[in-house]
Amino acid sequence: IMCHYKCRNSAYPGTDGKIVRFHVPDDKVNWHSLYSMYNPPIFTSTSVIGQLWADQDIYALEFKPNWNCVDGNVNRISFTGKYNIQNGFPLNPCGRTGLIGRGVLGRWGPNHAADPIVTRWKKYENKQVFHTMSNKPILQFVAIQRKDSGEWALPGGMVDIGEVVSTTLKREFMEEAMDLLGKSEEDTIKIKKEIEEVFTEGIEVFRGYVDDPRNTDNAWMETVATLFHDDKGVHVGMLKLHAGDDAVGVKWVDLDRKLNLYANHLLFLENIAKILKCHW
Ligand code: RP5
Ligand code: MG
Ligand code: MG
Repeated sequence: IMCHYKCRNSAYPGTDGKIVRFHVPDDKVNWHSLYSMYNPPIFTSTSVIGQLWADQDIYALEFKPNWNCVDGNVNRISFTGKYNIQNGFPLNPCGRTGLIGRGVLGRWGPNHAADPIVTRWKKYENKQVFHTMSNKPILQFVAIQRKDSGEWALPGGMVDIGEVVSTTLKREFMEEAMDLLGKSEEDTIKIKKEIEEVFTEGIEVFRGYVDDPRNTDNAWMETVATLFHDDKGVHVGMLKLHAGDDAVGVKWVDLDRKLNLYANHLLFLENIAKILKCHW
């Protein structure tokens, strides 16, 4: 299992620098390496407390989670395998993060998301564009700019209660990259039709732990990233990109290993570069 970096040695996102993670050097990430000084702050954002989409406090008497199981309609299974429980708290499978609690995440343990990756070939005068260094065709994917961090990212989102991943992939793309929630009823019908054309035959390119800056010792992001490649570009050519919901920008981005993206989203794209043999 990979190590994590983006959820260590930083201030917790959205706290104006008030919640600072306890320092965790590389050799102290693993729970098995002794770190007797380890004394991280506890933080659960008020934005998750009392929310229907979120868990209750771990000490609440009514809260009786079945860890590592599908617990009623909440999936508490981790893609990384069975996670440990310590004093009633699930432990991050990638190790220490320097923060106890849930932060801004709704679930204790895994928080499941889905990331759609919509791609096309870069073209000039209707011909594929090849990179001058690698001599490989350049792939473009749809990226959104996140409102919370300002970073560019895949237009992913949380899997809602009872929702299947294939639905989350389409819904989040429509909300964040096409502003579905801001559209008229008429446009909504049109957008949904167009999306059905693009979101066929998805190829799963990643399934697992996300190195997300919101992760804590007891709550973390996991995702399924799925590729929807439009080889001829006819279907995605129709899409009208418009940032919406928790996105403030949207654009087609040329794939390249030097891109700076949110969390470990670049890792998912690296897998795509191998599959489509494009410039990387
Ligand atoms: C990331 O958080 C996942 O890979 C996904 O892109 C995203 C889901 O969270 P929200 O966009 O709903 O905040 O780690
Ligand atoms: Mg969303
Ligand atoms: Mg999102």
